[in-house]
Amino acid sequence: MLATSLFASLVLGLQPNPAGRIVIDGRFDDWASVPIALADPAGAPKAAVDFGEVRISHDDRFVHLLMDFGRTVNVQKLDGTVLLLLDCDGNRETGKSMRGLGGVDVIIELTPANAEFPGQAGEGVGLRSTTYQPDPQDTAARRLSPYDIGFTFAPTYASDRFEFRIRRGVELPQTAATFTRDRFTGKLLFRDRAGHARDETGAFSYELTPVNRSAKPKARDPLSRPGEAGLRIVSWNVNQGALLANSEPFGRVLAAVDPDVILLQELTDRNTAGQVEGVLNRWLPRDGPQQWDVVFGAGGGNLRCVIASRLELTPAKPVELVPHPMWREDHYLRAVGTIIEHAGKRLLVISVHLRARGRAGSREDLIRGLELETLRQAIRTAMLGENINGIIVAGDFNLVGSRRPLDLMTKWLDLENWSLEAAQAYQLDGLSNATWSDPDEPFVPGRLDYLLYSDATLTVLRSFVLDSRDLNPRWLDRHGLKLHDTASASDHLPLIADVKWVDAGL
Ligand SMILES: [Ca+2]
Ligand SMILES: [Ca+2]
Repeated sequence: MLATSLFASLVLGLQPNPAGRIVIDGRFDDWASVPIALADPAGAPKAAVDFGEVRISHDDRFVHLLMDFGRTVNVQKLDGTVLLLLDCDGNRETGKSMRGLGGVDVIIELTPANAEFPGQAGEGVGLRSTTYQPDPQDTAARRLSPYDIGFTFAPTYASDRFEFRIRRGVELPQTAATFTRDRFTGKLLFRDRAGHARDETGAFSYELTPVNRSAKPKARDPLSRPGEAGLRIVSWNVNQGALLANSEPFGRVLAAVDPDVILLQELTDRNTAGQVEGVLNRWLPRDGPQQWDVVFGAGGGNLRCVIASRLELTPAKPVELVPHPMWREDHYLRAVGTIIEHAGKRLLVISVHLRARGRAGSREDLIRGLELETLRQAIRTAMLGENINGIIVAGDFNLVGSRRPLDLMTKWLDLENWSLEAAQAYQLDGLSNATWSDPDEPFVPGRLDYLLYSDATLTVLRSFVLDSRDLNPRWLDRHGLKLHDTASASDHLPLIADVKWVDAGL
């Protein structure tokens, strides 16, 4: 609907979502019992976004929104900008009146207009205050970032619906605090690249319950391994070789997690297997023959994948050096595979790092799909030639375009009796499955990393994404970790899975 004067306000119930917590993971079953805050009729048939339903929920820490964009799009690469106007204290006396909505305090911009090249594509998420506007010439002035309000959303791949969350009680300079009063109002606006309004919802109003911070300390060790015998596997993009250049936070995290198998991405062509072995043997020492064995990816240009294990490694030729589908013979996929012998069985393990950036249908998105098609063929060849009992494929999938690259591996692996399933790994607070975050980038936190496993022969006992900031001081101390270790190590968080063989397996 493109309404200019209509103030259609709906007031919702006082209770937080009674069915339970909203989890920012790209699955929407948690919204089933949340009432519709606003239903915008289809009214922008030619626009790149046509708003539909908006649902709102909240808990003590966050306000959540589920928004229907009416098209399958990538939030941070829209053909235009979605603006979420928020009177976040429900007070018309603070903030400014905008498009018929009084008291707007903050504006969240999904794909902000390209300031450098007006009219060209923008990217990422922006945050503005209507009452604090720093002088662009003043380099010392504080700039606002969506990270300031804990903004995140899912899924990162293209979808027609997205769930968003915004932190409550955030005090930005000269701006009303976010969601600390008993209600807030908002509305959505879509502008095309030329800056013309193409769709606009009416206003919605939402009642909030007070913030009540009485979190109980967790008694159970959040990093504990399940009692059953199995393998602990970690996949981690180590940010352009930072593992070697800044090994202390990595070492502390890996020692705390204590894995059996480590899949790394983003070592560089200047690094070696010996260097990685050195770091692992220093931080995760073990007496006797169980020193770390490292397979360093021979292909992938300047960025390399690595597999390290305390268990015996056996070469798997077809996945050691996989030619890239797009380039000449001297270019290979950023991937490396090996076979790990465990409990008398042979596990094919592949560490992979797909092409970055783009959006659904872009060149980068196409390349990601081609890369996985090529990898799928290599896996197939390995499966036909070797006696394999299980498969793990993990790494940085960079799923910021379509979901197709993931579907290629999970739905269309095309191996008889085999399928791959994605481990549903969440951060320790259980509220997000984002694996990447970097406040210096225009993009907000999202899920880029995946661990896929052959569900006919392997079971995931437990999986999680570790952000050391989720641990309380007791557990940080117990594990020898510092609060910011994961964030200071890499822009990616480590993804951890405890897997075991299904006894009745192949
Ligand atoms: Ca969800
Ligand atoms: Ca206000």
